[in-house]
Amino acid sequence: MKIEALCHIPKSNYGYAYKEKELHIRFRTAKNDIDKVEIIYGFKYQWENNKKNEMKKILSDEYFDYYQFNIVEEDSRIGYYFKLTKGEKFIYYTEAGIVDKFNDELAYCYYFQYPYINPIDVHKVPSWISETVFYQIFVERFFNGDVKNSPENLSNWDDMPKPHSFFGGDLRGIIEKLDYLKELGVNGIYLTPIFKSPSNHKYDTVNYYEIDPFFGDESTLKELVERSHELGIKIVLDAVFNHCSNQFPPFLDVMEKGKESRYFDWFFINDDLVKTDPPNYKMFGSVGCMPKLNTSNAEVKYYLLSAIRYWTENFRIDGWRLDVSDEIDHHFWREFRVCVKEMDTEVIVIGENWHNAYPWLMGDQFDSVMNYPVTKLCLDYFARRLINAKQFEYSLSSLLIRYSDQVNEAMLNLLDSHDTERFLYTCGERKEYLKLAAAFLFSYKGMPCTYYGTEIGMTGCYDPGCRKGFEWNEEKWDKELLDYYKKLITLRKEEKALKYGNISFLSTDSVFIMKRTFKNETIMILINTTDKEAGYCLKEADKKSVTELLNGSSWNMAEQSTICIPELTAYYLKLV
Ligand code: ARE
Repeated sequence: MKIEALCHIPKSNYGYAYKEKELHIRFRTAKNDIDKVEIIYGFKYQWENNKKNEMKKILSDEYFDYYQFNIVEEDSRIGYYFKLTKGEKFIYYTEAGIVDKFNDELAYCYYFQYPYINPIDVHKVPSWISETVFYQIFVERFFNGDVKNSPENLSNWDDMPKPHSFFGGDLRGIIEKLDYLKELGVNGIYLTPIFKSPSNHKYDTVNYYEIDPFFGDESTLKELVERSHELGIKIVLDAVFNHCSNQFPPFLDVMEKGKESRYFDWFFINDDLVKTDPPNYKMFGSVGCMPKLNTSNAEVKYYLLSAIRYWTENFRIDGWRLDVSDEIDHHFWREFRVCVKEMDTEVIVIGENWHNAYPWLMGDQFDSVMNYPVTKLCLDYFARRLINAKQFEYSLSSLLIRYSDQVNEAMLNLLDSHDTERFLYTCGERKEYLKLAAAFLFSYKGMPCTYYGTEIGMTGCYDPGCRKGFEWNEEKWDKELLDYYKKLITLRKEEKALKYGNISFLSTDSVFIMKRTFKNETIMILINTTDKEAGYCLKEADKKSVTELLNGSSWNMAEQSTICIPELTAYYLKLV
């Protein structure tokens, strides 16, 4: 036994409360090393009634196997330890280390414990996550619905954007195109920032209480939210709290008065006076016009959290995406969560962390994050073709183990965004690669999110190339791609296995195979990204018929259980 590979950490992603009466316990072993992993657990105060259950191997990556068992008990004051068997040998893995005999009399100092599930500590994510398919809109580039409020010197809608160009997209434009979005099938919209700011992207806020006049006003936002809600579409706004604009009045005051300003401590200034060349204050990246806010300052906190309260309560928005969330202090985010969830537990909190976000996702800060690690894997597998199906699967498995199940269910999964090249661009414009990646994204755990225009075949390099005006000339749409997206979105919303199903993987080197199972419903996703056809033999003994949901064909398992997947093809096989 490779005991050095064994791992369990109580009160972590290896042992957490999924619900008030449900604990998820995970255990890691070296790959293909252990024959059987069992968990022995019991109510701590009546240990003699303990139970034993075999844990299920749920995922594997390159080096490890991961087992899980879900404990559902009335009383969550649980003690537990593990029994590992390999051939004739077995050991116990306890909090006191590895022992070959578990001492029941001294159980209290041997077992791991989950001392108590306090309801407030359970990470509850909004109930609507599994039903929701998101669409990201870069507001300035979606549609100009009100030409009266456009900036001067507008570029032509079809021009290639430059860092400082304006095109006139606004909130009225989104309202006018809600029918398009409804028909596409999405039911969640995430908007890049809409508050007053001098730039086209509005990540440099001047006033957190005012909608940017080029985008509309409070009544436009209200109308957008109400009309969206009537259509069953949720609205998530962008909160930019790491930094503000250098035109933000408190910063202007500090520029003028230096240390004498009552706002001096709102920022991080290295001297008594502000210097701009080079800047002597902390900022986003090395962007001088974005001074970093001191979110540990009580007044700053009050100011920002009041803004959150104002927009959430008065406009009934459904969530916040948090800009540069990993550079803001955890204390701030804990207060932020309390503030939001006190108003409405159904409001979602989505961080923008590009790396491992576990410390933010334990239930006291965010519900989810933009899942850029999955974006990167999709780029490597589908677009750049650097890894094979098995490697893709292993990396996904490691990512799924990184977080609790409820966090995985709430992840915002994306192929591209306003901060990346468009996916199609990285594919070298090979649409079939994008289609395969989309087939994956819409069948994976978490909320799929489409960056505006990806569905009609828009392409473009890194910022600003990825921020072109939405192509409203239907003649230029890739209609076949759009139909494919509509199909994927419909299936995602209709099929329970795609929304709620557990995941297991069965990939070969050439075919990515993911099985999603919910109750007695099973959908197998098979994706062949290679240039050769590949075969797979279905082993679902209890199932009788197969329907391929993307093209509608169906057949009997008895007649044909070996599936031939042509090159560059994705199948969703529903097994009944
Ligand atoms: C502008 C120009 C750029 C230029 C840049 C620097 O457009 O071409 O490179 O200035 O001079 C906003 C605008 C951008 C603008 C920027 C600065 O949208 O157009 O860029 O402001 O004025 C990291 C952060 C992550 C951040 C990304 C971009 O961790 O939070 O970088 N994303 C958010 C927003 C952006 C926004 C800002 C932050 C600022 O989504 O749109 O930019 O408010 C690795 C790193 C990550 C890094 C990631 C991507 O994974 O580890 O830390 O993310 O790569 O680069």
